[in-house]
Amino acid sequence: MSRCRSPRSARTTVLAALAVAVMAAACGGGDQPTDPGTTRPDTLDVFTPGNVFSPTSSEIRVGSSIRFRISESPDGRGHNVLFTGGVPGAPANVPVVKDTSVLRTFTRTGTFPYSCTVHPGMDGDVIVR
Ligand SMILES: [Cu+2]
Repeated sequence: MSRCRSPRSARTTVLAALAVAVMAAACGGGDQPTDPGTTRPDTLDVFTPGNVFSPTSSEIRVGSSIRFRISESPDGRGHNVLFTGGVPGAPANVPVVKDTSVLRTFTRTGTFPYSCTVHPGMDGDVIVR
């Protein structure tokens, strides 16, 4: 009745464990998930601090969105967002609102200029790549 395993049996166990470790590394260790940050659409904010859009120009990837965070204008009338230039794929215009966030998603590439018609000269654009 021996309490110890034979040396041969111990060596076999170590080799088997090494084989399992090598196989696990070969099968699963090399598979890194793709970085979702490089492909995930995102959302950028455009603010209205006074009678300007800020930032005036936003660059996003196709499928991403702009969140127009429209505050009350200094004259109390609010702002709208009219996409100008007839660019194909422009999202729906935003009516005159204040103290509201409105999301618009861009599904086509291009440069989409927009204006607030309440305040002449209050312009911006979205560049979708
Ligand atoms: Cu305005």
